[in-house]
Amino acid sequence: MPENSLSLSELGWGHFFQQQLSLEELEATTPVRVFALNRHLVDGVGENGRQQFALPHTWLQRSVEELPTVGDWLLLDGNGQPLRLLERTSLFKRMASGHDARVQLMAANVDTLFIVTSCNQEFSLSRLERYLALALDAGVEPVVVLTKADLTEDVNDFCSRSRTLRPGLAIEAVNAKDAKVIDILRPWCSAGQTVALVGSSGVGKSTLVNALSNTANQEIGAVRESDAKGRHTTTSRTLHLIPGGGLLLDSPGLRELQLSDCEVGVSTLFEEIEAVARHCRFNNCRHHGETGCAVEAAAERNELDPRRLANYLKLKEEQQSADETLVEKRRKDKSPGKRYKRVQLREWRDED
Ligand SMILES: Nc1nc2c(ncn2[C@@H]2O[C@H](COP(=O)(O)OP(=O)(O)OP(=O)(O)O)[C@@H](O)[C@H]2O)c(=O)[nH]1
Ligand SMILES: [Mg+2]
Ligand SMILES: [Zn+2]
Repeated sequence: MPENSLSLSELGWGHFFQQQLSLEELEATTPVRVFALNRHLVDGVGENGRQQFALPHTWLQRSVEELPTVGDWLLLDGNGQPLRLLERTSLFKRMASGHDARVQLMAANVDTLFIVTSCNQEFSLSRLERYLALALDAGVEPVVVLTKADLTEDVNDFCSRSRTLRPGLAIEAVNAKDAKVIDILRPWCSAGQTVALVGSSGVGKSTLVNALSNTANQEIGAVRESDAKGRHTTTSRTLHLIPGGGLLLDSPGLRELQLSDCEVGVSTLFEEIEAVARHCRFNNCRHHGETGCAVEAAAERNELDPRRLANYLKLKEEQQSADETLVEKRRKDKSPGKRYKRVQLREWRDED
């Protein structure tokens, strides 16, 4: 297996993780990166190659965010047992569907998010803003990848519209079917860099995954459309090696990521609106008919882009309702039903 000969830095290890280790831990532990999870079984890769181990039973009592997800770094003791989860550089999470709002971790320590969209009617600035908010919230560098550039004469138009979304935003127009696409995306896929993709159906995510991976490489052979078929086939790994360096984190859940609980991302992305909102009379202003609303006043003076403002308000509203569901859930957790919930959570994890 090619992963047997990987160094820690090729696996994404760096100063950020190293400095979290005590001298004793430096001597006595080995770091492994989580390539896949199946129930409480972890498939990790470290300097000594691939290892499978179970999470300690006591960890099942932990909150969701204290448990490992794909991309995480774990310290193993001399017996190959997990000792500690290391702090993350970035984290994607989402609210699990269903009435019982739960946070689910999707991926950790991703460096770059390829936001995939096409140069056709699928292209939508408001949808891109959603994904950008997600990336910014997770602490991941976003790159807009405009596919199907070969099918339009208006590539520059799509690029310049994308550029209005955020100063300095990286944008690459590509033909995902062309072998050269790897060269264009290479700057984000160098050794030790972890990339992930999101985007709507049909934009070319699988095509890009195939281009970035190498079908001749057995490791990569696990990237198949059939992986999307169900959570019960999680034995295939979701972190893959990109030939020539880099790691591709490709899980169906991540591809379908929805905006949830990413208030910081929304605020960061729409900073020009937030700056105006600081002058609203009420600090909980919803910018909808309140007296002294600076945002509405600025909109009337045409100082804010109406599309962007409408999308900002929509995303804020979604955040609000996600928050309310969470607050409601926490309230319920404090009630006598709490023990029951814990059991439910564990059962769910076992089914996963
Ligand atoms: N001409 C051209 N066709 C492309 C390009 N990117 C993707 N396609 C085609 O678009 C179709 C959809 O591509 P996929 O890679 O399956 O899209 P996807 O994002 O994985 O879609 P889902 O799996 O449904 O989410 C395929 O027929 C691809 O060959 C491109 O850059 N140029
Ligand atoms: Mg696909
Ligand atoms: Zn206001």
